[in-house]
Parts: sequence; structure tokens; C-alpha cells
Amino acid sequence: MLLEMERSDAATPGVDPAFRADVLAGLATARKAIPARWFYDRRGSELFEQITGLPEYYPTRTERALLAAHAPDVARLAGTGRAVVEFGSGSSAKTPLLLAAVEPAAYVPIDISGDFLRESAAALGQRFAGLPVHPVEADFTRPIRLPAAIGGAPRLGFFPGSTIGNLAAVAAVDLLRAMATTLGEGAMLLIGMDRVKGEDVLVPAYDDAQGVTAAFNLNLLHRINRELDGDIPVDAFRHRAIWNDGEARIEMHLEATRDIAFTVSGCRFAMAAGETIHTENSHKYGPRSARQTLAAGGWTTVAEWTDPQQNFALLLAEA
Ligand code: AVJ
Repeated sequence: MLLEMERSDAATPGVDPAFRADVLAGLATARKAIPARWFYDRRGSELFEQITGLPEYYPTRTERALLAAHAPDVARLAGTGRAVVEFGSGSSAKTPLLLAAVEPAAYVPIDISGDFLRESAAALGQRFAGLPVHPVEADFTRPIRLPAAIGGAPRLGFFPGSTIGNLAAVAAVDLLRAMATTLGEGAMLLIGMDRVKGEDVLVPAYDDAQGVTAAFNLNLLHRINRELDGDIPVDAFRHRAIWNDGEARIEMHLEATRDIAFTVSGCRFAMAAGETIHTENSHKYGPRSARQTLAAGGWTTVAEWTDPQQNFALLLAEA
């Protein structure tokens, strides 16, 4: 059975068996849900780039300003000459701000997507002539053996963007522990975490006036139709962003606006009007919960910087 599946996948170029497995399993449950990591095909990545520039989407520009202001403080507290290990592709404008300040001995971007990784690694290598850049294509939710070429300098992990917010508490702690293992003795970690705040700010950040976030969410259905031979009527769905106060998270859903039936990879599914597919969680942290989560993951907070409105926090922690 398993062998047959593997063979048919190999015979169907472009089909990611993990994508198909997640979508089919997610649509078959009573409360339909698909993991947020599948948003990021080429179009999804483009739309996310657009989101980061939206007037309502405060996290990216707030974190960038915090880094611009406090990278010298990071250098003072962490010292220069560490190997900087970035979890995620480092395609953003934030990485150069950090690298310029901490004068790293080496830079190691880690990402699951090789294409994106090589592009951004090459760009940073150009910008910082003489900096050894060693991209690693890997899933950083598990401990990774870093390239021997970076030598024995202590490591500074960098995990910007509040990406940790996609994870619920237990998974977030597991990830932080894996990072501590990956980074080793004497490591420090610089992490961006989005703050709990009023719904008046949170909801528009995930349901913008121009509809870019709606397009980002709905793109998942287009991707399923294209890559998994689906016939989902995308026009029968609308984007929803809701604040779940009990779980301290924004949830994104795709809501069916009428009763529908569709097929994905030969499997039939039906949805009633008002039923949703849960596509993303974006957890927000209070000042205490941020430090507690870091502590549970093996990290002691040594400094924390926020903007005047306390919309976003940048934390520096040591293993
Ligand atoms: C990339 C997970 C940090 O949660 O703010 C933005 C993703 N989704 N708008 C976030 C996202 C909709 C983003 N993270």
C-alpha cells in the first residue's frame, strides 16, 4: 500500500505527497483544518511579501524598526564574532541590520525551501563580502547538525517575524528546545514575538482593506485545485479573521458561503454553508507569557525591546 503510494507520487511530477496527505486528512476531519505552512507556494510567498507592506500589518515594520534601533544593543550583550544562525530563509530586510551590527564569524540560514534559501544566501553573501555563508536546507523544528566549517564560535540564533506564533504552546516550546540543541553551548537567541493587543488593531492586520490577506488565504484553495487535481469552487468561500481570546490567537478560516461538494485527488468532500476550513493560527504573547514560553524552551531572557505602543517585542535570551 505504502509502496504503491510512493510509486504513484513519483509518477506524478509536481505533487508533494506531504501536501496531499495534509490536505486530505485536514478535509476529512469534523473541524476542517490545513496547516499554515502550505500557504507558501510562489504566489503565496508573493502575497505574503505584499502583506508585510500593508498599512494594517504592523509586525514587519515594527520589528524592523526595533532591530534598526537595538542591533547595537544586541552586539553589546551578545558580543561580536558569533556565528549567526537564522531560522527561516532570511529574505527580509531585517537580516542585514543584525549582521551589520554583530559582525558575525559566519552566517547560517536554515530553511526547508532550498530555492528561496540559495537566493537569499547569495544576496547576503554579496552584501557582506568576506562573510562565510553556509545555507542549510533542513526542517528546523528538529535539532540540526550545523556545518563543521563554521568552527567553534558560539552561536546567535535569529528567529524573526513572530513565526513562532504559528505554533500552539507545546509545539512552540518543543521548537525552542530543538533550537537550543542545534545552537549548542553558550548560545543566544534573538526572537520576535507579537504582543496581545486590542481586536481593533489585531483583526484588521489579518483582514486588510485591500483584500491582500483574503487573497493569500484563498490562494490555498487555488493551490489545492492546481496541484492536487481539485475542483473546489473558490468563489463559494470567503476569508475570515477572528480573535480567539481564550487561546490568545488570531485564527484565519475559509468559510463556505453556500452548501458545496467538491473533489480533491479523487476524494469527495462536502461543506455546509457557514462551515470553515481553519487555515492558520497566529498566537500573540503578553510580556510574561513570552518569557515563560522561552524559559520552558530552555532560554533565559536577558533583554527585551518593544515599540512605544508595545505592539511587538524583540527578545534576547541565553541558553
Ligand atoms: C508569518 C506566521 C508570522 O502570523 O502574522 C500574516 C503569517 N498570515 N498574515 C503572521 C500571516 C496572515 C504571519 N507569520
